[in-house]
Amino acid sequence: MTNEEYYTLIQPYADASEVLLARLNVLKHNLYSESLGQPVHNIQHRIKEKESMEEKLAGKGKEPTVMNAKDYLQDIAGVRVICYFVEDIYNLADALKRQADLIVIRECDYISNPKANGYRSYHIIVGIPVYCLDGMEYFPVEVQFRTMSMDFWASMEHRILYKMERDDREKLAAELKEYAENLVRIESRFEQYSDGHSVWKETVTNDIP
Ligand code: 0O2
Repeated sequence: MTNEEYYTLIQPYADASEVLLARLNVLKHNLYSESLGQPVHNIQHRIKEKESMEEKLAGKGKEPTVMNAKDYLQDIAGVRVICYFVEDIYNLADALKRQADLIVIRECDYISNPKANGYRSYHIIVGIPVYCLDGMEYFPVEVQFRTMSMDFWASMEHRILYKMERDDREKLAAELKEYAENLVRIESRFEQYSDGHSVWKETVTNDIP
């Protein structure tokens, strides 16, 4: 894949990502007014680098062509939504799935069913309609919904262990699994206090002249 081919390839994926980000922001505002709490801590997005696409295609035994990238990679555009609580994740994901012009290509709930290593996250690959001069085409965007603690664990695990060759892999993996379990416990304690969050917010709001 030449650089020129890469940039032509990613443009509609970047456009799809922008459309999705706008919709997520609208939902974020809607859910805020309904629940009296902010559901989203932050949203990140990225377009897969050319080298990373080529590596992933090689891993799947495919030539690094534009056609193969379109056919075999569904995470060329990626959006990560970091929420406060697990409930916020399901509310947002459900609201997104109710949007009639989007298609759900694949869904994977690693929160209800965490991976054996402790990884938790809610993944949906959505097909976003992108309208251009020639008509409409769906482009996939991979959305990863996580709480802050899921993101903390996954980001660290990605950095120090995921897809890495290490002599101490087994020991480290066991340690990380234990941390993941601890984070689930901590998260559920925070969830028990979430009503208190609204009370705090009301108090602060009342103090503003
Ligand atoms: P990277 O480096 O983040 O891009 P796919 O091959 O993606 O079409 P797969 O592997 O079944 O299909 O998808 P899955 O399991 O839903 O994983 C998609 C992405 O979720 C991964 O992308 C990671 O970003 C993240 N992920 C999945 N499992 C783990 C995990 O155990 N640890 C961490 N830290 N992240 C995970 P990539 O392309 O594998 O990696």
